[in-house]
This record gives sequence, structure tokens and C-alpha cells, in this order.
Amino acid sequence: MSKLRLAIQRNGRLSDDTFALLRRAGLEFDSPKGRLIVNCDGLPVDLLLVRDDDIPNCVRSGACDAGIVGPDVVEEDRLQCRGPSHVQRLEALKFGRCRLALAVPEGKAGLFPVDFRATTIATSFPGILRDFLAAQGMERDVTIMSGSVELAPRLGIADAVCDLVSSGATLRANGLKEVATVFESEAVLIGRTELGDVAVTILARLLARIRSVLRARSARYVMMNARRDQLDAICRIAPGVKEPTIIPLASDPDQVAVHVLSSEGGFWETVEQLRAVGATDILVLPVEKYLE
Ligand code: PRT
Ligand code: ZN
Repeated sequence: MSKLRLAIQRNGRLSDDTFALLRRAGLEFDSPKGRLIVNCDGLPVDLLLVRDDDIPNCVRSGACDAGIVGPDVVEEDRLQCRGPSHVQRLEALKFGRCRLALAVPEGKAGLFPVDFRATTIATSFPGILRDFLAAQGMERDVTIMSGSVELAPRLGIADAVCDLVSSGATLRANGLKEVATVFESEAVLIGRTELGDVAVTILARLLARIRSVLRARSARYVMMNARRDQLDAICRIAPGVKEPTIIPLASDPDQVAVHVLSSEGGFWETVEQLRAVGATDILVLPVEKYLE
């Protein structure tokens, strides 16, 4: 195989962010809508478009070399298959954030966990839930549902639910209240632990590019003018700053232009503080790629 086979979600919550990230990492491809395999330019990669639940198995079985998926799905697959998974998490990708949470009908929230003994819990993640309950010493009956888990208490199928939550609106709309976080999740790049040399090389290149894209996202290039004696104060304020570049201004030997690469957020606050210590003509520029 002279290409890396990367499994990604065909059509779901992770799809658009995944396509955008891969494009920013230099993969060029036509619209993947309605296609199963997409060949990329820019890096020897074939995208395999599948349901997210199938991605861990694709990588575990060797059908694909790597994938982008929620760790909730990876962990559930690991617990279900029990054998060696051959799957490693390579990088958290800063999108698809959510949590797997335990929720009970509003009126019963105050009684958790004391009055939780006879509870039946509906979930699509029985492996993760059972692990969590065992660790808390509260084994309960688990009802497995493949979707619409939040309806279970109203339908009388279960007393509580364990479902993915991001804004919490779905739980609220169904009269449910979160009582415990079971698992935190954010999309990850996974890779097979045993890969041929070519796939290893391409995956390392893809990973380096993805890391540079993610690093650039929180980085800004800040340019300003200042007096030389203000430099210490400026460097203390600008967070994540390595060595600043100092350029003397031709018109005034006491004045310098300062360029810094700032790798942390909170820019308005930082800019206001820079102004307060005397920096002027401050320009803040986004960073397209950031390779250390
Ligand atoms: O068709 P396919 O099998 O590929 O997709 P799917 O329907 O099984 O998965 P999908 O697209 O819903 O989710 C894919 C991944 O996105 C999950 O495995 C999570 O890692 C991540 N993710 C992030 C979420 C959410 N946020 C999320 N809010 N997955 C699901 N939800 C659902 C949740 O199940 C509930 O129904 O959204 C609802 C709650 O949202 P809030 O905002 O109301 O709390
Ligand atoms: Zn799914």
C-alpha cells in the first residue's frame, strides 16, 4: 500500500470539522458528499467515509490505518471487543467536545446517588457505563438503546439515562438533570499500532501537519511599537511569548518595533495591558501554520 487509509465519519457531527481540519492540513479533495472513498492530493491519503461506530473496528482490523472519531466510540469498542485493540490515540483535535453524563428526571435529582439503588439506566454506551458504575461500587441494570436515549424515562423503559451531552438542551427539553459525568470526549486522531513503513511515514507527516494547524489556531503574531525600557514589562504581559524580535526605529533610537509570537488566548485583555504599559500601534495577526 502506497497510501494511508484514513477512516472518517461520513455524515454526522464530526464530519464538517474533520473535512475542514484535513483541508487546513494540506489535503486536497472534492466534496466527499455521497462518496465512500475519496482520493486526496497534497498527501498520499485515501479517505474512507463510514459511520462513526465502524471507525474503531476499521482501524483495529487493519482495513484502515488511522481514523478520526470520538474517544467515546473508541473506548466503547475497546470494552466491547475485549481483545487487544491495536488502536492508539495520537492527538486530541479540539472539536466535537461533549461528555457522557448520567441524568435522571428533574424531580429525582436531589436523591442521587442515595436513592439510586433500584435504577435502570438506558444508554448506547453500556461498556463505559458499566465500567463507571463498577468503579463507583453501584452496579445497576443497563438497558441498551441505539438512539433517542433521552426518551427512555418518559417511555417507562428506564429510570435514568447515560447519554452524550454538549449544550445540555436535549436533557432539559426532556425534563432530565445531569447528576454525574461519566466520560469526557473530544474528537481524536487514532492510528493502528502495527503499520507498514509507508503508512507510518505518511501518518507521521499528517500528524505533524495537524499539530501545526492546531497550534496555529491559538497563536497570534503581535507587532507593536514601544520604548526600549518598556520591553521587560511587555514580555511579562504577552502570554506564551518566546524571544521577541526587536527592530530599532530609524526615527528614534529609544523606540523599537517589537514582534512576538503569542501562543495563548485572551487577546483583548493582553492588548489592553500592552497599551497600559506604553505599547502603541499594536497589530494582532492570525497565524496560518505554526511549526516549532
Ligand atoms: O451516523 P453515525 O453513526 O456516523 O453518527 P451518530 O449519529 O452515531 O453520531 P453523531 O454524529 O451524533 O456523533 C458523533 C460524535 O460526535 C460522538 O461520538 C461524540 O464524540 C461527538 N459529539 C459531540 C456528540 C455530541 N457532541 C452531541 N451533542 N454526539 C452526540 N450528541 C447528541 C447526544 O447524543 C444528544 O442526542 O446530541 C444530543 C445532545 O446535545 P445537546 O447539545 O442538546 O446537549
Ligand atoms: Zn454512530
